[in-house]
Amino acid sequence: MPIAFTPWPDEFAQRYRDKGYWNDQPLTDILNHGHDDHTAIISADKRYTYSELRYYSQRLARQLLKRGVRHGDTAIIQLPNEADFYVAYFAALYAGIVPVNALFSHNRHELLAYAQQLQPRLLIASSQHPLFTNTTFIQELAAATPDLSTVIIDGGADFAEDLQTLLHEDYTTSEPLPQPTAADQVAFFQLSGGSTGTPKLIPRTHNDYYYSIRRSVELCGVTAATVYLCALPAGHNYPMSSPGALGIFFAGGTVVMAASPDASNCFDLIQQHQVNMTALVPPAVALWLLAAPEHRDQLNSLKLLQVGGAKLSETLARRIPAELGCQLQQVLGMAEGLVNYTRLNDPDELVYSTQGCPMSADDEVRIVDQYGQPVADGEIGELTTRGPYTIRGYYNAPEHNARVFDADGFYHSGDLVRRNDRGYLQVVGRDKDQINRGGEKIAAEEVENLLLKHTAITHVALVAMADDNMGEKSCAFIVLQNGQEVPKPIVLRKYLRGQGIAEYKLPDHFEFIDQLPLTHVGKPDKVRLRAMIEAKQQQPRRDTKAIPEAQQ
Ligand code: J2J
Repeated sequence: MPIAFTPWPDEFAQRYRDKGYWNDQPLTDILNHGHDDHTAIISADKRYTYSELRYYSQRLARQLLKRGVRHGDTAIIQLPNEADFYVAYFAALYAGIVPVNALFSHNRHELLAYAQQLQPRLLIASSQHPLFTNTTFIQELAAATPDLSTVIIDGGADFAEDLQTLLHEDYTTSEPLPQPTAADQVAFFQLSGGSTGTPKLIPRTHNDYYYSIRRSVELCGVTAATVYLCALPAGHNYPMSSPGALGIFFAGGTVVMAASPDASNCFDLIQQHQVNMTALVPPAVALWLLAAPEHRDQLNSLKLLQVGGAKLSETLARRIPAELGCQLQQVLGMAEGLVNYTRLNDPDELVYSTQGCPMSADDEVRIVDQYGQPVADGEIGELTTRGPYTIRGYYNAPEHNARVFDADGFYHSGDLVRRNDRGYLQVVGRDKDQINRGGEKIAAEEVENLLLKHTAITHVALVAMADDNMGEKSCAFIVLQNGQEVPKPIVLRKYLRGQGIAEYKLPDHFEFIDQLPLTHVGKPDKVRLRAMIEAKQQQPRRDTKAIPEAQQ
């Protein structure tokens, strides 16, 4: 049985095919464009040509089927930024297994949430992750997912097979070369930044994702000569598809894996491999600008720097060409679909001050007021969109879908934007219950629900607070049970860590108040709470404690 998802209405599907956007090829076709002996991926200890990438992916696909994982089954893949991330991803696609790529920063809480929704038969993870150094989590996962039958740990574990053994052991198999899922069906799941208690899964079909990749390659000028540094988490939609590693593979270029966007390591890799293109989030740009003056010669090969995931200030944008010596491209994208780019031949003013315009002529963007009515160009409204690579619904989430997809199938992004007379968008704010911590998205409700489990806490509201480095950080306003002593931040963070959430979701700051201000419908008034923390941030600091709270 194919994975259920909300399809595009027939007339749209027909139009997207007629226009050549959907070409009914599986994503594995990305690896079929020649370039066999050209290097596809370089990571710390490995290098694969295109032939090798195909060989190892297909080999792993057969190994998975041999172990009883079946076409149409789901999987969780969680690997760090290394070459075998793509081997595992393509192996799943070749075998018709539908994976979700969890971020490496994800922890017990996130993986369980994905597992509960997908009921995967397969897990491919890494011994470098603390969850997989012993069997505790695997047992918990197995209890929540009775279908889980195959666990593969890269780097080995005494409770699972080692990915490297599957890739390199002597092997004979009569398994035929497997088939991907049908091109108009779900190929894999992307992760939503989320605004609700449970992280939502985004079903992406081969057809829609492949189109977004091909179009991105065209717009970003990617060729076989492109050497792309993948410094953001490899499974994220941006470094995967905008044009990301998959775009580079499609064009026959080379992807260099960096463990993180850390400036000194990335600068070394850029120099060593003559990297000419990369993608960053704004806080990483700020760190690169800081490090650049002393290392400018290491960046000589870099031609194009994409920046997206969170708002890039115009001040920072203007510094990029001068101080890093490369061209800037702004990217406003979302794992749900729509991606906007500034174009490579755009005038500087557009590149510095906007987040680009939609990549497809058939991306429909409506900017609407709170009643769903279109606003005039130049006015602020919510960005809503539908198109050939924007989903029509999250996986298995009918109630949420009814809220965020309107009757015309437009996805309501929760981004507040303004469109100029050239059709370029500028992000000015957000109307969704999410914090964008330097590109990492935090669904407020998810963290609030965990804090509410704490016996000393009666009410909680998580809001964004401005931060010079990250753009935004998170602040938890907390109302304690009567008579409870105010807990130290370190105690609350420890408590949350105990709940197994990803580190970036831990509140950066805590405020304790007697009661939460409420809106007229009785919900916590987050606009007021944000104003309260902003006012407090603007007060001159009286205490001179040197330790930032988040490190306590
Ligand atoms: C302001 N906010 C931005 C930008 C994303 C390419 C690039 C990024 C993503 C991504 C992606 C922004 N300025 N330039 O998937 O393919 C915020 C918006 C948006 C949300 C989506 C891609 N670029 N954002 O960031 O699914 O709020 O995708 O709705 O993680 O990030 O987040 P995500």
